[in-house]
Amino acid sequence: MSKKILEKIKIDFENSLQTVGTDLGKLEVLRVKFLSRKSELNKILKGIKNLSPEEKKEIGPLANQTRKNIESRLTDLIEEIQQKKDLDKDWIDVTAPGKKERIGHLNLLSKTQREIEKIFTSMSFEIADGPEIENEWYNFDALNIPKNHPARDLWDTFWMKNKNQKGEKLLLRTHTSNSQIHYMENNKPPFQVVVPGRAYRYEATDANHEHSFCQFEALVVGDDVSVANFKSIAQEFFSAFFQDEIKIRLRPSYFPFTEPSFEFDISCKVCRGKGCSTCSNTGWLEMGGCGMVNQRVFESAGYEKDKYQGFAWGFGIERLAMMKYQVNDIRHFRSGDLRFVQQF
Ligand code: FA5
Repeated sequence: MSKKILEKIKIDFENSLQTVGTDLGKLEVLRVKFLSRKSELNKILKGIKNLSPEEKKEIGPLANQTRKNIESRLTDLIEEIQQKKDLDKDWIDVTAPGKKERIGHLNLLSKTQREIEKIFTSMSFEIADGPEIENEWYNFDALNIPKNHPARDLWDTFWMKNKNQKGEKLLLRTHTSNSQIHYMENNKPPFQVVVPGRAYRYEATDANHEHSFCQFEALVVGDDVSVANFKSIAQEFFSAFFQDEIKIRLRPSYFPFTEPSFEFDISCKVCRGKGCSTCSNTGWLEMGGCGMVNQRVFESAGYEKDKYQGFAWGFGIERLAMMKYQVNDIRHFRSGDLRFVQQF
């Protein structure tokens, strides 16, 4: 009798397995039905002790084997389903379109600086660097601007609280001209070099003035360098930079470190010299200062007096970028406003 019931349990279990699919809940129901204390199989197992010795011999192993079988079938199935679920979780659709990463780009100022460097490199200029924290010697004295000289008032200065190890006062350089001396201390003429970098001035900001801004200094020194050389290099640079024919104009000016000194203008790019609001109807835009290097500056750098000639200039990079990319307020550059940054 028990033997027949065991056969039936086996068949029932196999048939039930076909219906559960991959449903773990249904498998649990099966486990309760076939293996719990109240299951028919358990009743048979419990009744073995009351059977005759012959029946015990036959039914005992059969019932135990049936229980082990059901147990292992259920365990294997649950494991298989679980593994499949894990695989599904890690599945990657290699045909799905990728997510586009947002990448940054160069700020307009860096872009302009690189454009400037590229043009000068193509004209065989070296690109050099100079310190932004400076002592009075390099920023003023060596450039022929001694203490108490009224020309120092041309550059409103940010002074540092701490002095350097030699006890010298420190400042944030007010122009890139300090690099003229550093460069000449380490190099002998002939050379032509450009030094781009930041400069700082303790002054109120407006649409054309920032307290921190960028300049680039150019210095060309040799045995026979003239203002004519300067004019032709400047003309070539500005035409390449604006990709247009640009006229230049020099007006007499004063800088202690150049003699003679000039204010440097270029023809207005917007109206091509006819006169408009950008150039205040003059047809010209002021770009920076320039001049022939004062012999005193050569002496400060350790050169022999009257041995060399050279010219130097210092132009604002923001002003150039404003003109080329039609930016009407210098404060946009460091505003961090993405609506501005993303336009370029
Ligand atoms: C100078 O700084 C001189 N060192 C330039 C020079 C170098 C003359 C070599 C001769 C020989 P100036 O203060 O004019 O000169 O500044 C030069 C240019 O820097 C200006 O024409 C302008 O383009 C830019 N600049 C000056 N001050 C500011 C400012 N506050 N904000 C933005 N740009 C400025």
